[in-house]
Amino acid sequence: MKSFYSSILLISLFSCKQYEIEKNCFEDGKEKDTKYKEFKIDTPEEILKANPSHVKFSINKDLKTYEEEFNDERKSMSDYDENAWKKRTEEYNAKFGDLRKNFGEQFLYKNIQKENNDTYGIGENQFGYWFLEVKNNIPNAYYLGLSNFTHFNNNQPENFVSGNKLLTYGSFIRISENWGYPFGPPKEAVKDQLVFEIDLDEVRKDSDKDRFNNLFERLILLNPNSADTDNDGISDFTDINPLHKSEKSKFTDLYSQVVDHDYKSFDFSKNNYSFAGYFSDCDYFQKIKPTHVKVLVYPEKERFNLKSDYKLNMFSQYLGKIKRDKDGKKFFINYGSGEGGGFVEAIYQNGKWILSKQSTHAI
Ligand SMILES: [Ca+2]
Ligand SMILES: [Ca+2]
Repeated sequence: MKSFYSSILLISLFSCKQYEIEKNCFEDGKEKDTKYKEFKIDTPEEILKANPSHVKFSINKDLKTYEEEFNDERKSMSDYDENAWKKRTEEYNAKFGDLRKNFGEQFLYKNIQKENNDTYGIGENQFGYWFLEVKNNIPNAYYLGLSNFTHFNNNQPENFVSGNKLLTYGSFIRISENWGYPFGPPKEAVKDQLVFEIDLDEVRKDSDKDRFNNLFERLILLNPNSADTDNDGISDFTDINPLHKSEKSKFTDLYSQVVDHDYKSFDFSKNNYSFAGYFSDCDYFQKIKPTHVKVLVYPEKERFNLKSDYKLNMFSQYLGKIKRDKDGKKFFINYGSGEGGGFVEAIYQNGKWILSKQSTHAI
């Protein structure tokens, strides 16, 4: 009798799960258009209020404003000449050689300081700014906890690390109200000419010792107290999909291949500090294991919970649910990005997916 009831329970649990997968993974024709949602633009007050307590700032009127920095950059772009550009690249490569050797091209380097055998640096990537440290030949990058609504100036203090303090020059910025595609969001200063003083003890905190600091884990919703958030035996630091335990199945493979298709000419899989972000409630999608890029797949509800400065450079692609044609031979997934959209057509043959991508509109 007992086993009879437990089988009923198992069957109903199973069908409940099947229902969830059907609802979240496959289109039923009643889909609303969720293509590419813009998000609320933060007010200057919200941006200043979000500044974390380990970052102090003061004004120095000798520093450049964000607008001056922006105009300098635009001028150097419009005066483009091949030799000047070559010289600029050579100077950059020589100056930041030690950091490039240790972190590759994962960051855009803004500052470097050498002390005895150690090297310190500041790097920028899709999440904002990082403190870089090479000690005993071991490179570590620590997210500074300053959002994408911060700009660091081109001119930085020469000795920017002293004891547990880091000094940097910059501005708080925001997306200005007249944001429209196809161009990236225009930005404007919220507070200019700032000297930031950052507490490195707080920045270096890595409670689970997995080499992602607490500030970064909290930002991307990993567990700062577990070195293996999804409990799949692979450390957060090297896990290609650290939020979900990967699983092999027909439709999981489909989503993995669609993601890889966009990164097919790159190999970002070893870039520990960069990710492609997606929103999906589909079990198959969440469990993907792409080979070219690391991914963070969030449930749909996070679309509205995650901070907008985080979302800014994180979700460049939208992938929809799976649509089946009438005889069940062909499958389609809609995609969208800042550049346009279309669909991926997929055919399953001899245990493999064959994909072709069709663009239907460009922005
Ligand atoms: Ca950690
Ligand atoms: Ca893991």
